[in-house]
Amino acid sequence: MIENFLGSTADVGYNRPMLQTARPKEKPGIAGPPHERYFDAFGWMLLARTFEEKLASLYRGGRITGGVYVGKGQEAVSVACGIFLRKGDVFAPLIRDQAGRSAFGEPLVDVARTYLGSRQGPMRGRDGNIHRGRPREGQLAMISHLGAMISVVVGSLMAKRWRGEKGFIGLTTIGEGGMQTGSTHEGLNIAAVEQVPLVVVATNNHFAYSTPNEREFACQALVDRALGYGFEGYEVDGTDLAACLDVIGSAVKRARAGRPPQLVVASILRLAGHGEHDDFSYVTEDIRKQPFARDCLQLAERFITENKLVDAETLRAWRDQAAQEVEQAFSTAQKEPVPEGTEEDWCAISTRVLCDQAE
Ligand SMILES: Cc1ncc(C[n+]2csc(CCOP(=O)(O)OP(=O)(O)O)c2C)c(N)n1
Repeated sequence: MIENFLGSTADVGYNRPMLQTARPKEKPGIAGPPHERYFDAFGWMLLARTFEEKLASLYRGGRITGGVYVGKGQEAVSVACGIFLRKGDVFAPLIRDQAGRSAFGEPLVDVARTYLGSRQGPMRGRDGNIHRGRPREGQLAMISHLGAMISVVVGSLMAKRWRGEKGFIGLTTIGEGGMQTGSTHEGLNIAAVEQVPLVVVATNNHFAYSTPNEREFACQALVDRALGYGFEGYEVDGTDLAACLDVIGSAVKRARAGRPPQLVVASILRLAGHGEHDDFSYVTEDIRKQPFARDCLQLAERFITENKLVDAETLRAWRDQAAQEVEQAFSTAQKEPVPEGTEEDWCAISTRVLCDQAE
């Protein structure tokens, strides 16, 4: 079994057989994939979509307590955020980044454990959804307050620099709604002042909850802000997997090469509600017909099929493999115990001693 770059033997991750089969068939006259990581990336997108569909169905069946937030339509952007990072880098994903988290090495079973409240999960059953992290492996736990993670990543990068580490970068994601917070402004500003090797990928999915772009910001294009902050800025069609890999991959390379911080703004439509509790009925038919509303996973699959990059059988095998991994992750997590309140010695905002004294 091949070890992934984190040196772990996660039950999913870089060891997946799907990745080994995900190679273009060498046939004369048939073009190869448009990016060397295209099939790898497609595999992670498929896995994330399959996982989140299962998650949504468990939520609807009342099997999950708390909220479920999915990245449907955002997988191409997200996977490109995780796939180019390596050991020593810092990754701070947000709620729609399962594809990127998986590509960066997060074991799928840990995601299932978190949602199902397993005591063996990274949150030990105390968080219902997306605040999990793996700080030792460079994946920071998400702070919900929008924009807060930018400063956290900047701080992590400064610490690495002071420790004399070399060759690392940081990447964090943000929504167009999150781009409007004061914390984002502070984070972007200090990143450029300190010239840290940072990539910020902002996904404009056209709504923050139900608030549309015209009520979020008044500038023509969010990428125009890059210049004002001292970043280099790029835009990408977030529905196009090859473009996401090119543009975000290049931004990662530039950050690693010591260029100023990088801002990439991707455009998509969120193809689900803000969370599974939201029917997104505020998204009009007209918006659903826009080019940015296309489904990145369907587009990538169509591209693969129309260009005969792999045959139908291989595609089916990839889908089956994803479904199998998802089933395995959930069935493992479902068998594990949840925390027992009376046995817990952990306190959120205090120490056990202080709690005991107060009782
Ligand atoms: C500072 C702050 N204000 C408000 C919220 C509540 N909130 C959580 S998600 C969200 C919408 C985020 O929209 P966007 O940044 O566009 O990301 P998307 O959910 O569309 O991916 C809001 C307002 C928050 N978490 N933090």
